[in-house]
Amino acid sequence: LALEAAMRRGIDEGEFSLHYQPLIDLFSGTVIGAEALLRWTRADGSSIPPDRFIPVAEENGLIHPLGQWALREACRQNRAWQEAGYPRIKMAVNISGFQLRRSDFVPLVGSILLETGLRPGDLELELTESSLMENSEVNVLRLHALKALGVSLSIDDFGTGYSSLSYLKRFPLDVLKIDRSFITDVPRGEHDRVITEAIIAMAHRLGLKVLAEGIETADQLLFLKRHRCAMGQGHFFSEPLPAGEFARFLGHHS
Ligand code: G
Ligand code: G
Ligand code: MN
Ligand code: NA
Repeated sequence: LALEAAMRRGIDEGEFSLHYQPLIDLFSGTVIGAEALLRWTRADGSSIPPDRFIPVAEENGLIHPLGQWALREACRQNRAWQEAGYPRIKMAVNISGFQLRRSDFVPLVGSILLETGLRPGDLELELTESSLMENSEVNVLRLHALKALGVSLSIDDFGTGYSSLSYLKRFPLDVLKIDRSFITDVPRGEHDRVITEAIIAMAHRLGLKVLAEGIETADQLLFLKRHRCAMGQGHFFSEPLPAGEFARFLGHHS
């Protein structure tokens, strides 16, 4: 309850911000996108990680104003970089299942795009396996409506949820993001190596692009390139950065 009150106040007082992690074309090494990640730094300087405050926000409903703020801010920022002359990149925003479940989610995305002037093709929404499966019939329609707006859709943390593959064909997805738990032990761990190879091959057969999360070493990068995984993110390239630092990184890697 104390956390809820603090969160409410924090939203009003601008204590939340976004950091941006570069999404990289593994073959050229250039930045092709940014993943927006919420950060909460309180007035006393202490910070609370999203793993802690997102579940609380989902329980008390604050995920709606917070998620809406994050989506609007990420779109505004991407448009601002374009207007400042930086190369055009995609902005990926994490969407909670609670947000997707609201019947006004699609019009909300549409109005944020209009308001910020960001081209729909420059926005990607990251959805998780479990949030898609919760309400799958409605979600198939909702995802088609999002595609009709022109935004792209990715499935986040792939491999950690239900792992039911049949829905992959039913949802109009563009990108599959391999969860970093599989990448950690690649290429030495045989189990994760086999799983990662299989996910990449399957995604390609289904016409999906693949992005590997949590790349930390040159060996992991080499393995992924060998298996034709074209996109990635992780500390090997950069950790999530405040907007100003991200812009500098973008300027140097494009
Ligand atoms: O940045 P970090 O690794 O600490 O993020 C931890 C988790 O918080 C990740 O799973 C990420 O998806 C989630 N997260 C970060 N920002 C957002 C956001 O804006 N919306 C939602 N729904 N989840 C987020
Ligand atoms: O769950 P999701 O994929 O949205 O969360 C992304 C999270 O992964 C962010 O919190 C980010 O800080 C974290 N992250 C990004 N790159 C790396 C990495 O190379 N190693 C580790 N351990 N975490 C990472
Ligand atoms: Mn994500
Ligand atoms: Na992930």
